[in-house]
Amino acid sequence: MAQLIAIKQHSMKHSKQLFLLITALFFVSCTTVSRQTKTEDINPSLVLWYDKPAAEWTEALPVGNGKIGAMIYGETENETIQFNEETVWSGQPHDYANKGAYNYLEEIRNLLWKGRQNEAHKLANEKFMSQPFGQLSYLPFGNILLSFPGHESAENYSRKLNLENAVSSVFYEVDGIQFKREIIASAPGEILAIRLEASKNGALNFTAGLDSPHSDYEVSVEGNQIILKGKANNYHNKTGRDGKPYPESKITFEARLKIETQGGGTAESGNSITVANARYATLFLSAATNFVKYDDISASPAERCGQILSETDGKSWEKVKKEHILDYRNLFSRVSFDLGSSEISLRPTNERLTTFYEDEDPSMVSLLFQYGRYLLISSSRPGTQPATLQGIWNNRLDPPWDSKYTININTEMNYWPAEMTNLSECAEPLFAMVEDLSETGRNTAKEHYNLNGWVTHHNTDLWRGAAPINGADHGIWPTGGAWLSQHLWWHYQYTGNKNFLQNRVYPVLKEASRFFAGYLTPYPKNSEWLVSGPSNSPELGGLVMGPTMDHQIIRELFSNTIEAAGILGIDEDFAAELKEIKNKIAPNQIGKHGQLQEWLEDVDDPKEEHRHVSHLWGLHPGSEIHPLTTPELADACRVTLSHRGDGGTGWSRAWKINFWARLLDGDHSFLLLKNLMVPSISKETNYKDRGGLYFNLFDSHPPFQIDGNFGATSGIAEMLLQSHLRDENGDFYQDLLPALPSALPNGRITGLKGKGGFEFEIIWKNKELTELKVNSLTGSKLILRYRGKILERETNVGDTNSFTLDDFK
Ligand code: FUC
Repeated sequence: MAQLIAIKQHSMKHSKQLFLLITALFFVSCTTVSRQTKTEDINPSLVLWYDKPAAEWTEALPVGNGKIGAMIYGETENETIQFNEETVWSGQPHDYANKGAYNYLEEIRNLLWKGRQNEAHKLANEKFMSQPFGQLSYLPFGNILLSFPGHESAENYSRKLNLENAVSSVFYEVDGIQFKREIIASAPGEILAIRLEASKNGALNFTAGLDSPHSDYEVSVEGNQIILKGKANNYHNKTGRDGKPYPESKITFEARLKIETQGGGTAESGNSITVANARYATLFLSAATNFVKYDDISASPAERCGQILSETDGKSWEKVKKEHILDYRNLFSRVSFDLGSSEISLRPTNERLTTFYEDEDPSMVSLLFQYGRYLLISSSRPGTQPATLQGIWNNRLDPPWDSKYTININTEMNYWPAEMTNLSECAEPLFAMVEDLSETGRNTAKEHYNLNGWVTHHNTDLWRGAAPINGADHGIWPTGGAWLSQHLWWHYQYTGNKNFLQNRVYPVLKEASRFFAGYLTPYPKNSEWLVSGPSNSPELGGLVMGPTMDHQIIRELFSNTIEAAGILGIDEDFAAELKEIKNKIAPNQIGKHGQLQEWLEDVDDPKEEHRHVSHLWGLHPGSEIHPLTTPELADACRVTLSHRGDGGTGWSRAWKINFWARLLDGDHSFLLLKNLMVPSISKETNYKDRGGLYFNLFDSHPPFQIDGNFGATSGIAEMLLQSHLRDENGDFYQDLLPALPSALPNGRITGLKGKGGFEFEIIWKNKELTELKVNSLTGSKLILRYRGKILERETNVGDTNSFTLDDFK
């Protein structure tokens, strides 16, 4: 405890905080002993645990295999396991493009140049928006219902989620008999599996059933299987804002729950199965729909579901669990992270979160970091859909923002940690979605702009909508695809995979660039400049010409396309054309308050605290602004961030962690992390900009949005390693501990990845780098930078280079 107080004292700024800390410590010292027996096996960086069942959905614990997601409440008497399958959406294959919209493009531009924004909005809303005005939504599938008669009086209760093996569990006692539940979502098995155990023969008695929130479904029992068949509800609003109906839902689905017991017997009771006097039971759930691809829904859910479930025939729980753990650990265990812990770290997760602002327990930081990796592995695997606004976990038929893909920040943020935290494979669904959009976005480019190439606006859905939705004052933002396609390029930079560059990255980049080469338009006030528009600076200020963010994104898109063409030795003329256009794109400008200008005109309001800080894209995730390369622009970013403040929605706080890390200010970055790691006081329907975390550590916009989890993981990684700057030969600097916060003076991380193809083990003590190991994955030149000192090494594939602090003196 003395050590803990010493660690924390430096951060005590106010006596109120001190009082809260003392209260927390007193509480801890009273409760630690009684909990020690239960918590001795808990690694506080890798386990979420609670001493009560979840009181609401955002306290339930998530599992997922990329396809199926489930939320476990851990109730003793009436347990609900709410589950999703990633292709249950409203709607059907649909092209949202508005035929002939391009006829109004020039008129909208002219109105904007004349300062007649309201008229531009009106015309664009009438003539330029998607058909219908909105997109469709991701929906829940159903619930596994388990009732255990007599278990309402359970004692010695705990429930856990172990990130080390992706097993969620529940333990309790009833009349001296111990009961244990384990739940996994297995990617190799494509199933959800539940194991129920009693410590005494014959003591396990329960009834299992299935239901669904959709209106059109039926449940039946066949032998030891419960079968749920249904059809997705129509979109929750009948018509879009334009009064036109949404496409009818045509997704059909089926789930099967198979129950196997050891000891005891099973009996059909209505639409459920009752198990009596058993010792163990294993439940396997398969779930599938008719979805094949954004333009094809011809699969048979029954066939798929039966096929997946039949793979479990004759397989023991132990075998299924072992396969799952092996598969999961292959991804998860690539990165280990230790920031130290103390007695307070052993408290239940909700209590740790409640006092984090005061105690700054470093192991909560490593837990949140690893939780982000866990959530990505659980919601996004090769061959699955990308993580939506809620990953893969949604219990509502009218989810916030349809639980779809918002591309003006949120979807990209979901994938920021993928490469750096050694989960490259988990970004594959994003790459596949970008490829789909490069197909559907062609027609949008044609109908809305009369241009070749492809374009995507600020949202998409399962049907790969690419046209501008909702309203002109935020929906017309054409750089969604330009941003997304850079994720494929970044994958190339991390892996050096030339086949991937040639076959998957370049076609997408080239056609996105082709669109913008035709799209940019001269700036009437300065004919040297080309600008974007009509567009928005998400989601502030309405429809405009020339928002800064667009220019930053398009510049980097062109640079990447030019470089890719050079590496592949193709399209020389096209690359030369892009280079010429790129040099004319309106540059970043510093305004009268010293801020980075969000628009062409110097009209930023220093009191504006809007959640989006779009015009800092060039600082993060872009790389054209940095304190070492463009110090004045970096200063201007600092001014902008000071105007916007240190609050905002969950994801906004997460973005600011990354911004401050890129500005090499670890303590400010950590302040934003702390501001993100406060208990969310808001219920699901409160959309105010308050941020925070729910007790299951899901990030809160509010309501729940997963981007903040992924953005926090990425921000923590950015504190420890950055590799986006390059020397004159194009080799990447590996900046070590570039923004280490003083609150994290000691630590060890293994497996972080840097661009150029390197894998790092970094150890630091008393805020100083002490040991470093670097594996070379591609044989690139290694350039390390620490506190201004640069070390260069030629490497071969497979080399491990070791360094100590002395090497940097
Ligand atoms: C953007 C944001 C909102 C929210 C939504 C899903 O529209 O501005 O804050 O995150 O996406």
